[in-house]
Amino acid sequence: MSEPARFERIDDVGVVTLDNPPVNALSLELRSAVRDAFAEGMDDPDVEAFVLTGGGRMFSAGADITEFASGRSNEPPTLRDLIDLIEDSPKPVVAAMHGNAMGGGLELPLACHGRVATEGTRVGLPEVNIGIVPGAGGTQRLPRIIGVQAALDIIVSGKPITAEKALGVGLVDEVVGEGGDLIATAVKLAKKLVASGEAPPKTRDRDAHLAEAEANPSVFDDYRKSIARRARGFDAPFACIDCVQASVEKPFEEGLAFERDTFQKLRTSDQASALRHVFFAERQASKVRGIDSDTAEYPLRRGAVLGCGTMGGGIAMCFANAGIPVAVREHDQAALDRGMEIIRKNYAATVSKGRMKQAVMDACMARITPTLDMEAAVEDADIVIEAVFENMELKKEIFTELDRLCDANTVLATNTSSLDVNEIASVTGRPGDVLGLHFFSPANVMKLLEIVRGEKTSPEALATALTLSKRIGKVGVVVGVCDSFAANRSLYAYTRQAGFLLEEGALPEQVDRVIVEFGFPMGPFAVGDLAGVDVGYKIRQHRGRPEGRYSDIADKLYEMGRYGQKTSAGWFRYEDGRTPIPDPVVTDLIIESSKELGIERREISDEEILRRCMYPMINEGAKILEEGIVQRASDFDLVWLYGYGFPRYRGGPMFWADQLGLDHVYEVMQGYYEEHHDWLEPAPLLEKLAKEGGTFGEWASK
Ligand code: 3H9
Repeated sequence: MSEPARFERIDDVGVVTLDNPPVNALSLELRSAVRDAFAEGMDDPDVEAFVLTGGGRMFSAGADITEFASGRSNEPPTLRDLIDLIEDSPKPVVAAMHGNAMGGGLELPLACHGRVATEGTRVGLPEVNIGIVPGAGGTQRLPRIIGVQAALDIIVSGKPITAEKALGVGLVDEVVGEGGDLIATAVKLAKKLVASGEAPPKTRDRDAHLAEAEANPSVFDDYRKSIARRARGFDAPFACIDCVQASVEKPFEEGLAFERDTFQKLRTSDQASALRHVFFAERQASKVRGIDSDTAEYPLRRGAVLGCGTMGGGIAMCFANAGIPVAVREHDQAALDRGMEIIRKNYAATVSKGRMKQAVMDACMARITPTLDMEAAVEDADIVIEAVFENMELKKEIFTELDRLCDANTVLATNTSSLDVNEIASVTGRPGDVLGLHFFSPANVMKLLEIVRGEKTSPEALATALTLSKRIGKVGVVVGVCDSFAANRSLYAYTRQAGFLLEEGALPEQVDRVIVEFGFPMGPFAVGDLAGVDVGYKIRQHRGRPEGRYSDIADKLYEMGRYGQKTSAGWFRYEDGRTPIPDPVVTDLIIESSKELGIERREISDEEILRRCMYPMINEGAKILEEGIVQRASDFDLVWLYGYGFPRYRGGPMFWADQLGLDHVYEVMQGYYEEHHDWLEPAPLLEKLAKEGGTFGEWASK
């Protein structure tokens, strides 16, 4: 096995290179090799200074996240040991960074005596995203280098900054442009530090930048307030602020000890374990059965979207934002003009909020070509996405035409949210090219993309769709064909119970409060008002009434003209257009409905509301998993995290259920089934795992 770190000499500078592909994660083996490499240089009288750099794609992605659960990250030499070794080194150490320097992969450079980076290198402390604080001095050293406010921005957001920006705030000493030599630049800086004749400067001693916050201690409370909404429910962002505050209020060693304790406490927390799960789930999702790195892909030079309604327009924006030219086609000029105007207004709103430059908006608009001509829209497209009304006959007509008009090796996608992709594919002579791309509304905002793999979808078309999802910034989850796919199918299991709870004794404001307290951004009834009570009604009309128990309160609201936010009244009433206010009219309607059904209303506990909403959805997830509609439980988690705002710090429904214990979930479901029957029968997989003591996570990875 090759050594995970190399040591070589350039003149009298020892160059230590991290070599632990793919991301130079700082595993125990790598930490030991780095320690040994430094020891070699320390012992060598001819070595006067060091350069620390990364081999391969990047400097380092930080601590090895897979070591956190077992505590291997605490085995010596720890990252902190290495950092002490570097900061205390009598021979100056210069970090030479490229690609990414993240987390522990930035904490090492923070303790170095000089830092250089190639243009475009991304540096950051993203620990907060996995539910922890930087644990190797990052919260104590970064404020000492760039000041408290700038450090808070980087640590609490977890967002990396570029080397160019890092140079501006003094986080790096030099940026090496294209064609420059990173190692040579770092060696030069190391030699300069030696030549100065001074002891290498220690970051821990640099207190000047802390003065401003010392004089203005309210900065921390202000920061807490500023993130309160965005970070609701998450522990780590607030813990990050506490640690930075400690850097100002405590001597360095004490601040470091505070950070270490906070790190250890969070490392073993439920939130951190959930967020680590999400980190790996996102990466797993692109590993799809039948597709590997050898699978050929179609090019993605140009797209076409058929239909310029809300969905079509949003999808076109996704292409334009990613720099891919796209044609949008409508059947008549008025609809086309209306659609393009909505796109323009969406961009203009982003520009007016200062989140996009006018020039960028102009470039995006220029990438979208409106047309009435089907042939012109699709003739040069590498991928066509049909986004017309949810009607099988209409979709079949379109796909028959696409089959005639499009070149071979064009992906033909339907944005259906429920229809059978196999049936749509069957009207073409090339079902291998056909798949579903189910975007979520608003398509330019929502991150989830269900990629529906038909029976005959080719690996090439599927791989192309996965690449598209990455290029347009979506989390692509491959799902199989079934009515409404993974997302809407399981959503229905949830909203259905929410409706029944009203009939049995709850009110919309109670159900929504429980769901929001659990961590969703909105409850099911506020979502219903946002999406449109009329939209839900029309979908039900089109699809026909489902079998079994059915709550018709939503239909009654529709008949009363209460369509939701757009009419300032739906499940709630609205005075400012978007803040839901409980409405006695709705309360009366619900009580009347219970009466009509002969249901004696009862007190319903918050616990029952949460379980009745979540467990049937998880039960549906178990069926979806067992039927192979999703490849693994974590894919289903992503569907709920990115499609419906399931709280990220709970890891997703299947992960959460595994934590609760499937025997418990099964028992509760069985109880509901005995009481209410209808649709609540525990899924066979849930029953099996509950009895075996298994988990969805382990089952799926078998
Ligand atoms: C930390 O540093 C704690 C310290 O403060 C204190 C310690 C005491 N560990 O993302 P990619 C895997 S916490 C283990 O596709 P990219 C990843 O799973 C850490 N594995 O690459 C994937 O595996 P596979 C703070 C890791 O180029 C493969 O590497 N750092 C780690 O698109 C390729 O990854 C972070 O939170 C890791 N740290 O993106 C940064 N990182 O091929 C986490 C990646 O089997 N990493 N892997 O699926 C990232 O954000 C991205 O990897 C990065 C590169 C942007 C760096």
